[in-house]
Amino acid sequence: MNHPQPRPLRVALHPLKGAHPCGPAKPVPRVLPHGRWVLALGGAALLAACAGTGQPSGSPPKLGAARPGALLSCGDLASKAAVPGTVYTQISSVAAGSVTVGNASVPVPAHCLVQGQMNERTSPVDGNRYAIGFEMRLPLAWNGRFFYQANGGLDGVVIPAMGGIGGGGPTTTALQMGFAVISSDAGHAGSLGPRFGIDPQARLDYGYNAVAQLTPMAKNLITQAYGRGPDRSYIVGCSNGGRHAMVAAARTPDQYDGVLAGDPGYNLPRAAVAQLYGAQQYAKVASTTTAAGQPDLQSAFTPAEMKLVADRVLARCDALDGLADGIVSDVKACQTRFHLDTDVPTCTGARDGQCLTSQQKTALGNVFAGARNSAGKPIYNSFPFDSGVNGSNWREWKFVSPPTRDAGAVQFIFTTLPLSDRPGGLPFALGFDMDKDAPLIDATSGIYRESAMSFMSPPDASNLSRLRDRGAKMIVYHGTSDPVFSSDDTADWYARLQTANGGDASSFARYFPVPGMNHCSGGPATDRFDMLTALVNWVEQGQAPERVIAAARGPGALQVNTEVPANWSPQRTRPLCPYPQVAVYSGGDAESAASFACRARTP
Ligand SMILES: [Ca+2]
Repeated sequence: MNHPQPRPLRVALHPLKGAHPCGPAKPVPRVLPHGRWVLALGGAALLAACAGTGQPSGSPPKLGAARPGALLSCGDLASKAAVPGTVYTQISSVAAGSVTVGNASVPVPAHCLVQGQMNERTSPVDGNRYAIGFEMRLPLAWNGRFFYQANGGLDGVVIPAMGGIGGGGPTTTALQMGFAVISSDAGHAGSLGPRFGIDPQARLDYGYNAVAQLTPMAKNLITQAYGRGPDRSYIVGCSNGGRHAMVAAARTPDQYDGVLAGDPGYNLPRAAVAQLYGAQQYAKVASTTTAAGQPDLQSAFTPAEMKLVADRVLARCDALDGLADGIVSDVKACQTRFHLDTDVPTCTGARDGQCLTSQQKTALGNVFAGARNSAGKPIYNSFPFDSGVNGSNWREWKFVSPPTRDAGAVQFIFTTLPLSDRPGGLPFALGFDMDKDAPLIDATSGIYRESAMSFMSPPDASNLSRLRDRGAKMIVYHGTSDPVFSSDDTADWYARLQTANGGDASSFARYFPVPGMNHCSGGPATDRFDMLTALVNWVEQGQAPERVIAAARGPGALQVNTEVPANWSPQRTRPLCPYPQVAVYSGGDAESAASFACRARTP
């Protein structure tokens, strides 16, 4: 966590020491860009990259491969990399070994650690001190690449810049792979909770401006540390981090060669309101109350009841892909096969875990159909029925998060004006008016000059022509049992992107649904995969990912996923397929990815 000290609010764009070889980096408009690095290519690669500008969509240029380098400076970076508005609070050499992150010991190569903050200021609105806190880890043995670690949740903490590559229990990090990695708190201290949203600038920093501000600073540090800027640059994150990545792809495509967005909450304010809508639905069928006399949302649907739903989904949909293996590969087709009303028994007596009451079916059906106002106007997308709806992560997001996370985020960050004077938590969630309050996520007023949907979402999510035309690539993945950000929303985005690109965007952007996976990992799924390497190979070698192999994390795995079904091989592998293709069984060992092919959807 960062503890800012007073400093001037205004921040000028930093002069870029390593400007884009094809021309000046495009400073960002008034409020501040998102962005990332600078390219420093040589020879043919330079020509190829520069030729990208203005190319027709059918022939994006191929970007050259990054070249390794060695760290030249560390202890003297404070002076060498000095830029206005940035304070380096610690610069030190870290020996190869391990760093403790949370409860985990993460191996690291020898590297230079740079910690600091940008744009320290005192808010004229709430009187709190703010800054964009960051740390950067620069490996001695550098692979020539920059990695922006976009963090999740409400940010607010400078999570160690290890460079997580996504999925569950990855066995490597970007730092270990030789990337220079930056991480930040996105402009506010976690101690404020969601109340940083009272400050208009902190809203913008969280939405898009921290990434924009940190990018040129990070590029400059890399240039000073290695004697040249990064050859290739990547932005990677899941959840809110996936949102950061999608926003950056749309706002500052010139800065990114590769974008990896997992379970992206690219309509985050809408999803947060949908969480409150869900709470209202669950409250109607909660069977018990809490000590405070409020509905216990957990009691709306017991684990046994959600397992019943998952089992009935499997009964209807598992074999659509050619094999009843506990994985619904064709989630889209499943939505026309599975019917909550008729496929799940309706209770004729008391709830016993083997049925749902008609009221429960109405509530659950409403949540899966997507949040709506009283006139039936959609507020957020639908969710697909899938095999992972009884996951622990699913329950956490659906029943615990609305009062503990989403209520505060909507109350202080996403509504304009913020609804600061209302009681928070569950009373806020249950009292939120889907007709009168929900539109406040699109509102502006006074000092709040941008709406939440404006500062949190990509300005035009399906317009990625600039990214495409310069040869950059984008991979998006999404767990189809994600309980908070719907994979239906991501599938709809990809469909719009396809339409915007003549019906096929696969030359530069591919979407990989992860069947059964909950929010970013977990659930009955093969959720361990390395899409970063797939992305690098696509960007730098021109090898488009036709499939990505994913593995289960059963007993014996480095980080065990306890929700891997007992009748699966602990090491089961599956291909993840580029949407709209699905993994279809083609014969052979049912536990091996080699027995599956990515094919057009089943009829
Ligand atoms: Ca199956």
